[in-house]
Amino acid sequence: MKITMTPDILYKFTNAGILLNERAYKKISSSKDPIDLTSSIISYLSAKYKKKDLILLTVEILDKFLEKELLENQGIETKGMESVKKRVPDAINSVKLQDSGFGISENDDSKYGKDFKFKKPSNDFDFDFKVLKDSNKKSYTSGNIKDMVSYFNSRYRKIKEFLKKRKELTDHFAIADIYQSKDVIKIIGMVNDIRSTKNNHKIIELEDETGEISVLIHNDNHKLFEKSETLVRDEVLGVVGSRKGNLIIASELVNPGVPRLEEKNIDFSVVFISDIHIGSSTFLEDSFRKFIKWLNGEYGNEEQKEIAADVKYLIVAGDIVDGIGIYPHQEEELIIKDIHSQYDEAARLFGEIRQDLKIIISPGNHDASRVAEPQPVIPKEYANPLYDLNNIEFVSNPSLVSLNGLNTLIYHGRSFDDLAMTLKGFSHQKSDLIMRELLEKRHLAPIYGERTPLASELEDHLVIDEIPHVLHTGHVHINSYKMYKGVHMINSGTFQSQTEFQKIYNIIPTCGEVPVLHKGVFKVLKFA
Ligand code: D5M
Ligand code: FE
Ligand code: ZN
Repeated sequence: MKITMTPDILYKFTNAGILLNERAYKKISSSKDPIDLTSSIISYLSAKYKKKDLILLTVEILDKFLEKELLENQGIETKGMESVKKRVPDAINSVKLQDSGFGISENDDSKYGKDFKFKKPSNDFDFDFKVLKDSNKKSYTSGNIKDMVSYFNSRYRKIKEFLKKRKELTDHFAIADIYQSKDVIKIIGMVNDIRSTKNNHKIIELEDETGEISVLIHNDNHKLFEKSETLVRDEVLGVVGSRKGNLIIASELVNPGVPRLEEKNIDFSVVFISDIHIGSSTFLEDSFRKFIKWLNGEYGNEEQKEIAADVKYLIVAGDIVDGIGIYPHQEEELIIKDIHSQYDEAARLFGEIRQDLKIIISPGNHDASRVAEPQPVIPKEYANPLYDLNNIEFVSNPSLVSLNGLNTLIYHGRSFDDLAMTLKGFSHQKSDLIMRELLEKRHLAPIYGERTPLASELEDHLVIDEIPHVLHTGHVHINSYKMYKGVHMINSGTFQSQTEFQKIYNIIPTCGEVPVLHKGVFKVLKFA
C-alpha cells in the first residue's frame, strides 16, 4: 500500500504537518468514517501543536485519542484524566522539531558535490577530504503526500537495483504477474507487515509497484525461519518460493547484501568519537580533556603518543551537546541550560585540539539540527564559535565522506533503538549485529514510523548506496567493533556517564574509550 497509497486522508494529514505511520493509516482507513475521523484528529492535534512541529501519528497516539473520544461520547468528562492526556503529548513531543527551519538548510552548498582540498596544514600531510554524499541541501519535504509516495518509491527502486544483481533473483516477476507461472517464483518487494499464524509460522505481506502478496515462512524450515526473525517492516528484499493459490511459500529470503570489499590501506590514523553530551552534568570533562591532550601529543605513553602523531582525522558522529528539551525534566541534568552556550563550550574544547587535524562533525538527536532524519548539518546560528574554527567540517547525518580515499559512512544511530527493540537477540549492547543487519538490508533506518523520525522526502537518503570502508555509528553509548566483509563497523561509545534514563533501560555506557584506526589497525585508547 505504501508504494501505491494516495487517498484523501493522507493529503489532509500532510497538509496539517502530521506524518502518520502505516499502521495508524490502516487503522484510520478501516474506521467507519475515515475522513471524519481524520478531521477530528487533525483539529485535536493542531490545537496542541504549532505547525512547525513535526508530528508523528503512531497507532499508540491514535489509540489514546480514540480512548478519549469514546469516553467523551459516553459523556464522561476527560478533563481530569491526567494519565490519558499526559501520555499523548509525551509521545508527540519526542518528535518535535528543534528548529524552525524545518527542511531547508541555510548552509551554502559550495562544498557539496565537488571535489575540494583543504588549505594545507603546517605539516606535510596532503589532506584529501571529500564529501561523497550529503543529504544537506537536498533535504527537504514540501509536506505534500506526493513526497511520501516518492519516498517509498525511491527506497524501493534503489534497493531493487541491488537485488536485481543477485543471481538468486535473476528473472524475477512483478507481483501482478506471478499467477502466470507454475514454477519457482522470484519477487522483489517491500515488507508491509509481518505476523505469526496460530501455528507459529510467519506471514509477511510484500508489495511492489504492481501489487501485494502474502508470503508464508514455514517454521519447519528452520534455517529460513531463523533468517525471517531478522525481517523488519519497510525493508526491501527478495523472495524465492512457490505459489499456492494466493500465497507464496518461501524457500529463500534474499537481502540486497554486501559485496566483499577490498581492504583499504592507509598510512595515517582516524579517531572516532560520538555522544560527548557537553552541557550535561554527566559529561565527563576530565576524560574528554585527557583525550584532547592525547591528540595534542601531551598525554599517554610513547606508543600512544606515536599513534596520536599519526592522527589526521577526527570524526564526531553526533550528540556533541546534550541539547535542551530533548526529554522530560532534562533541565535537572543540565549544567549548561542554553543551547548556544553548550556549543560555545564545545568550541572552547574543540578549539584546544591541534589545528593540523581535520575534525568532521555530524549531528545526533541531541544536537540543534532538525530531529527528522536525514538531519542537515548543525545550523550555524546555534554553533557560530564552532564554525569559526577552520579545521572543522560540518556534514549531515548520515553522510559519506572520503578521508584520503578511506570511504567512511557516518550515521548517528537513532534507528538502533528500533532494531534493538524489534528484533529477537538484538540489543543496544550488540550494535555490531545491528550494523551488520543494516549493511545487509542496505538501509540505515529501515523501519518507518517508530522511534526514529524519518522525513518522507522525494528521495530516501538513508539507503546505503555504496558500501563504505568504515561504518561509524554512535548513539547507543556502548563501544563495538567488527570487521564485516571488509567493512570496519565501529561504534564509538560516549563521554557521558550513565544517565537516569539509561539506568531504567540498564544501559551501561563505555565512557572515554576511543576507537582509532591506526594505519588500518583497530585500537581502543582509554581516557576514563
Ligand atoms: O541515547 C542514549 C542511550 O539511550 C542510548 O543507549 C540509546 C538509548 N535510548 C535513547 N532513546 C531511546 C528510546 N526512545 N528507547 C530506548 N532507548 C533509547 P541519547 O541519544 O544519547 O539520549
Ligand atoms: Fe547520545
Ligand atoms: Zn543519541
